[in-house]
Amino acid sequence: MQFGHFDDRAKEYVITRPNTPRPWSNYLGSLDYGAIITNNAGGYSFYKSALSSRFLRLRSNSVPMDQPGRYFYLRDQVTGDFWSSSWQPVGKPLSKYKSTCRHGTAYTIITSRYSAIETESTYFVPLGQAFEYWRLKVTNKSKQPRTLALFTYCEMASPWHMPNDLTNLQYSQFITKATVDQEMLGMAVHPYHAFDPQNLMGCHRLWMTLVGAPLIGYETVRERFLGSVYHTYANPQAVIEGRCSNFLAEGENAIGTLQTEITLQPGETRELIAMLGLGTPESHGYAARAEFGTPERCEAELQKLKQHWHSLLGAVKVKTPDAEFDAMANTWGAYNALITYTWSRHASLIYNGERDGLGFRDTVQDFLGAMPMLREQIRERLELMLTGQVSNGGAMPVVAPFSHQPGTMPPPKREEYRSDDCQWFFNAIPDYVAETGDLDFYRKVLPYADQGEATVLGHLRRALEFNLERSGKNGLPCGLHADWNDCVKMGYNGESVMVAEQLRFGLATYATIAEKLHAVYCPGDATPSSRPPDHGEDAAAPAPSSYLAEAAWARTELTRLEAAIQKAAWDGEWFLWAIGEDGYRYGSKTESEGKIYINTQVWAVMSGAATPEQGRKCMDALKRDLATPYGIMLSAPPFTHTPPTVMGGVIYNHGIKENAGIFCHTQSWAVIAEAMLGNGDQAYDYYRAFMPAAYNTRAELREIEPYVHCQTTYATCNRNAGKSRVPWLSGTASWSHHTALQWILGVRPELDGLRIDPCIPRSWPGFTMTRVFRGKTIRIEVKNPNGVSKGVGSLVINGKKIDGNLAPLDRLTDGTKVVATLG
Ligand code: IFM
Repeated sequence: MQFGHFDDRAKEYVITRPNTPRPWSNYLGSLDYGAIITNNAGGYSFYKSALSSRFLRLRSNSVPMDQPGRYFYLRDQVTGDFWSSSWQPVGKPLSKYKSTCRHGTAYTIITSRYSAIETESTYFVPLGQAFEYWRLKVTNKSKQPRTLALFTYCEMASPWHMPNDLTNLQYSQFITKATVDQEMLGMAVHPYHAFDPQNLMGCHRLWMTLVGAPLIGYETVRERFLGSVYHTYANPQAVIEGRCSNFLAEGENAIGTLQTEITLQPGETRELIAMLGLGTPESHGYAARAEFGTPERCEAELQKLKQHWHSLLGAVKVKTPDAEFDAMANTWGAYNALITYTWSRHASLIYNGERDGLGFRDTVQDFLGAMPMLREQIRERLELMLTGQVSNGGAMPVVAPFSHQPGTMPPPKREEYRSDDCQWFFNAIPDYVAETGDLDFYRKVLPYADQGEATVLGHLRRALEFNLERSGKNGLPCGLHADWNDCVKMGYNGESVMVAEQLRFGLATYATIAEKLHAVYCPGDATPSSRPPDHGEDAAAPAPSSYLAEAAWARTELTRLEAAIQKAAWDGEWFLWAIGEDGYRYGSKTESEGKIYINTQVWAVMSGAATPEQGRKCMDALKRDLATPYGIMLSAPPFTHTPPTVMGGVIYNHGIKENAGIFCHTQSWAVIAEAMLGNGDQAYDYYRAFMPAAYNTRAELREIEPYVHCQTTYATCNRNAGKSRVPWLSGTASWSHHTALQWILGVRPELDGLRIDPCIPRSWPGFTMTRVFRGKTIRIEVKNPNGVSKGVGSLVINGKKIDGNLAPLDRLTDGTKVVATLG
């Protein structure tokens, strides 16, 4: 069943049936002002933190699950019939009510037609501003004049702290106070507390205004608007009666209802604008209304917003034979990666603001997806995360951006360290350096979270040492509190095969970086220095000649680790996932639960830990035992009897999340592994199995937005098979976008140029990509005349043939045309 379609040109997803299987949502706003909206105008708003600076309320996991929101109610003043400009909350019969929703890049436009009245409501936050626009256009399509009462509705949090607002009612119901004048409503929470207009986070002040028609009434208390505690958003008494009571809140649940009345001649359109913003009317509201409160300015701001996002997304444009793949690569995958990067795991309909810190491992992985669009802009967050590393090489589990003070943070307790956290730097940092060319970044000195400082290279070295120093009886890194899989509990000193593979990757990457630093900063000096490595007290005075020694150190450790992995973790057909403190081998063919695990197969290939034979063998086993039409299960068979002290995933039903679910985050790793092995058909099949757009025509199966990635999908061993859950904020978004561009299409930034190394389905005749790289627009064409998957046979740059598959930096100027022919 199809509920909508991709409008690629407008970069919009158009929902044509409002009764989607679940609310399908979008994000408004910026890095500061966050807002979520669904196809039925449900959602909430917050400033910087959905937890501690939440000002529009949503009751999570309620029914319907996206209410309240930002509503316009309409009432025919002659007949008394009423409806809303989004299908919900009034929910008129769909035989009489038509609606579309266009989710665009940080804006949403909902249209309706009911009773010969058309509406178009547009929601967005103008760039750099601390208010939201709700623009309503109303058109009379009937043959008679129509008089309509119009009401806005939103529910304000009191206080601006999500859990307190929803649970601490003995306090929250008594702290709101409204003011009003001819044009503006003011709402204060803690009305007698001082207000600092310079600091809007948690400022507890809102203003709301309506332009385009006179304010004839208002309501500021929810129960007065609804009429009684037994009414709902579907039948508010004020709308039924066509009249507000003009009551100013002094306590109770605060709302923003502004009422007006318009008379429309046949064919006439009226445009109204509601504005809701942070601060008081005096501090921000009147000025914003004066400057932004006209239809022309509103439209100009919308265009500015679109241009901003389209130019960000315009960093990469692809054209392949698969239109659904293109819709993801050009718009929705990129947008999803940026949204995930921005809001981490704290603001969606599922993550309802229960935390506002940056989970270490997730955030470091999120850099990958956002890299092609944000490039240098990523650096500030990257530095923040590096300062979340502790001087012992481990990491704070969560970096709280609002209170993080590098050099002064108490380090985590021993049992709180995750074993994988800092290993993700070996993906993110080289990708940043390759994208920007900023090799000097490795020499930047940054503090640790608790004490001391080091160059970025020094931070990387500590990351490696952290795991090397915490190795178990078999010479593999200990799992500590957890590895990537939060549920794997092999005992603090039990060993994680995945982290061993990550560590192998990290050591190899470190050696390459050190060699590069040597080549660039001390060319001609071939003598490894005996000086201490580039960290700790020596950080401020890096010793360039030690780079070769660093590389040699890493390669020695790598050789030792590789032997340990081979000895302890290869099970004959695939790699184990863990070895317990007691020596128990998890993920062996002798097991009846959790016998085979995706992560240690794919990372064996990605890290180079697997021999070519092992790589093929374990990926074949993975396909046989874990692949389903909806994606690859995390492990199988599901856990039933394994104690939760070993595998926390046993708390979940079979076939979801960490208990043999399809964990979408990991899918890209299988795609990369197959691409590295040269199997383009398989890589692409795996990619499409979890690609949202591939489900557009059967969206009832997946249920969530066909333009958004999700965290997890029910596997075939569960009766909900195919249903996806936890949309938007997931490592899936970051890795899948990175994988599409760098591993399927295979265009990989490197320090010295662009590597062109596609691994595509054999049936593709080729593809094109336009990509901004180091400020230049590069046009790439890949031809596949012989129907192969991989292997560039010839590379031609601006008409000149060159050897290999690296388009070197000195050949790349703005507009350069690169033609790669496979086979
Ligand atoms: O890797 C974790 C992630 O950090 C949080 N969500 C679950 C994933 C797998 O356990």
